[in-house]
Amino acid sequence: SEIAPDAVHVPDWLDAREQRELLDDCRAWSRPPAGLRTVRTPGGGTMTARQVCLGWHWYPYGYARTVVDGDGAPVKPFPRRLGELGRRALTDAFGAHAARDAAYDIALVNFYDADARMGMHRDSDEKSHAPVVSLSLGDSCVFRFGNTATRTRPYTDVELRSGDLFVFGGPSRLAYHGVPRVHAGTGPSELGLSGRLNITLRVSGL
Ligand code: MD3
Ligand code: FE
Repeated sequence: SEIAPDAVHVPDWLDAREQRELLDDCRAWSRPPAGLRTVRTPGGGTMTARQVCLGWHWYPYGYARTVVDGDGAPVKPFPRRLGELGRRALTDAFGAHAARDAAYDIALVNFYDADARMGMHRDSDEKSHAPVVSLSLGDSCVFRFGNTATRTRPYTDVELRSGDLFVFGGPSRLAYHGVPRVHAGTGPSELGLSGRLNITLRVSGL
């Protein structure tokens, strides 16, 4: 369903087998070198969701080829499989024309425990305005989708569940958004994940 112009939510997009495979991959990517790390913000804060990056390393506020705020290792490559998944997501959200020249080259994986949050922010470090593809695994959360002008109201709260796809293109690409709450213990038990995982696919334009 379309939450805002070019912001499309597709519940239950990944089947159980695809969720399992993606979770196994995320666990492998999280191992050092260039594995899971805690993001420190320039103001001295720490993000509560921990992160691993593929293709390009994101730090506040830019991209690098090495883990600048972690172990300094070269970032793991962006898997071909995730590029294909990104194009399939655009096809299902917007139609085949949208996927023609989508060249995804970044994946950011965020790990949320029950207490983790993500404050309202915009993703403006990519030099491309290609749609962001977002996938959720494990516990459900409240995803807050705001407006392009302020980090406050008006916004729409949407529940994101394991297997959901959300694609943000056009005017929605630069909207403020965040995760005010994770619902502990709501994920599919067969997945064996306590907490929530969010994978975003992006085009760096670099
Ligand atoms: C709208 N992640 O990684 S997913 C992020 O659930 C991020 O971990 C949240 O915000 C999470 O930057 C929200 C939905 C999402 C992801 C990226 C977007 C919405 C977006 C980029 C642009 C606009
Ligand atoms: Fe974001």
